[in-house]
Amino acid sequence: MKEKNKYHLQLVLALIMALPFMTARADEIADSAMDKLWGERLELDAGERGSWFKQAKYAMFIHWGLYSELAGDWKGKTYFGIGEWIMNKYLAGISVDDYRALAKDFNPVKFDAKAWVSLAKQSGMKYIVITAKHHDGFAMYGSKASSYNIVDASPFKRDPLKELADECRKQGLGFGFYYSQYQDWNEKDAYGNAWDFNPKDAQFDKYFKEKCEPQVRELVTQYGDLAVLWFDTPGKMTKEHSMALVNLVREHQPRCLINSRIGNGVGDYSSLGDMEIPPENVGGLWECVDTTNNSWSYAWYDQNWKSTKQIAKNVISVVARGGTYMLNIGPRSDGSIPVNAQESLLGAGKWIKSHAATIYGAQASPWEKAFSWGDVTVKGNKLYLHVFKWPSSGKIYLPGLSNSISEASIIGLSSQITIAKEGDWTVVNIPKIQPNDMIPVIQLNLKGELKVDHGLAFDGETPASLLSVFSKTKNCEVKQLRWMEKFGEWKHAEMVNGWSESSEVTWEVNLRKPGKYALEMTYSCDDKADFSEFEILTGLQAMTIQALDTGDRTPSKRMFGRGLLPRVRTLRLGVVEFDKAGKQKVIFKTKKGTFEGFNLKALELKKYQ
Ligand code: JFZ
Repeated sequence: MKEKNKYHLQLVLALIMALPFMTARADEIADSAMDKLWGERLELDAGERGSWFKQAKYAMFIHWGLYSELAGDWKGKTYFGIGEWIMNKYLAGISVDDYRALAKDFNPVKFDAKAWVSLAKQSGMKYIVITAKHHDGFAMYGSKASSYNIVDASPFKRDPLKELADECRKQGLGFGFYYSQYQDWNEKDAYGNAWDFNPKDAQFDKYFKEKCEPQVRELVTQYGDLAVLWFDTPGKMTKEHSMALVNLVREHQPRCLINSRIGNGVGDYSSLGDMEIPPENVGGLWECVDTTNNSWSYAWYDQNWKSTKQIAKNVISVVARGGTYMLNIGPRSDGSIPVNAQESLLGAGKWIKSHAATIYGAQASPWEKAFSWGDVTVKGNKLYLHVFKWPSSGKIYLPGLSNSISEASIIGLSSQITIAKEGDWTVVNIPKIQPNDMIPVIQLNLKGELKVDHGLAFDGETPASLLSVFSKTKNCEVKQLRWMEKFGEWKHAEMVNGWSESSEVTWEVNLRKPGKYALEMTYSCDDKADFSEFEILTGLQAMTIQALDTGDRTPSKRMFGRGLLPRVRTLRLGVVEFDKAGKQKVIFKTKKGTFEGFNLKALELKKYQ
């Protein structure tokens, strides 16, 4: 072959190979619109209809479908990421025909509705939400609207969701469905599958009328009373479409709650970004969804199981911020539930049941954020201090509590607790050794109406996190950075950025006692901002620091065109000294360099010895 022709052939080959990426563009733009819809945090309230939700506080989420059969593998290769997305072009990119064939082998012979519901109940969960149809489009119930469903297309032939709904009713648990209303990768007219279909030919209204609406109608008419209809990834659905589904649910299930991912702000309660426990109290009706490991659906390699204590802590932390925790399990395609998930759920359930008063129907912490030793919930005139890290000093210091305390005890134990006042600090004297409870709870009965100054405080003993969200910013701002670890495994951090020459971040901290303390900085930084200089003013010190590159970069293949991949690190900055107690300022200022590409998450004050 002549040199010139060879060159041309290479060029043509390169173009052909680049084609899928070029056509992916429009799709990616749509994806970023979807990211935006996921990210919005609405304050929703369903009024009286939501009262049960405020009591329940803890629920089971279940991702189960054809993807469970693949368990993260396709054709001998493991795809890291959320298992229910394996069909997607970002993971294995399985064709509709290949994927549909999975139904022929889906046979959950070990499925046992009674065992599943008992697990949720014994774990202290109050309702169950399960995938009726995920993005893959396969209905896990007997649907007349589409034959692509478990009863008609699998050898199982039973409707497991009917069995679950009946069993929940029997055992006194609420029941609800997850339904992917916008994405359906099996349908050319729905959104999401651009690897088999041409999005330009899609007639969304056709899919909506012929599959989505009829299926939601089936779900709200054939399974008895539903607690929740859980929609997902609304993307660019119009308000009309969202409202059509809302009206359909309301017509048949007037008491059923709808989550915010119905889109267009028309839900009853807010579903926060996955796996996210917000740093400060959130108003309205909301939930945090999370999973027992990393993937939602079963993935053979994903052994990142949360411990019993981690699960109990998460339940407490979400309740302490004012929300509900919905924790997911991913059963295998044979209907069995991984033992690791079962054990930690049951362990957490045992703790929750013996401390039920501090969780169910409890309210958010009046301090509006966590302490480093634990977190607080409230009921009436009772404060519940959940101690995650038992302080070896034998003291818990509560800042800014105006009330006096009529009674103090450790729940379930007879240990002696005494209370002292130290200026605006309340000192709770506890045993030096942690009592025999995974997470001990100290109950304080208050006199009079609860009154707390919830400003930042540092007791000098347990670390204080000066998070960016608790600062006042001048010529810079707090923004949420989001990124994925494995595909679909979202992480986020609230960071100060948007710097200029005259930016200033200020925290006001109530310091219990003067002294020397260690100062640390949690941040991320790219190569361009490497060695930029900042000034920190605290107590008697004015120190200049250089930002050290943490390896932030953009773009990366892993982010699929979604931008920055931050690498958050904590750096020990030095020791600072305060000569007096009371309200102190900590100020962080830009000084010299290229600040863009530097993101500040928090400063931390710690005991120094
Ligand atoms: C969605 C689904 O795509 C996923 O498969 C799973 O069902 C999960 C519970 O919900 O994924 C999302 C939705 C929203 C966000 C992240 C992932 N979000 O707001 O960050």
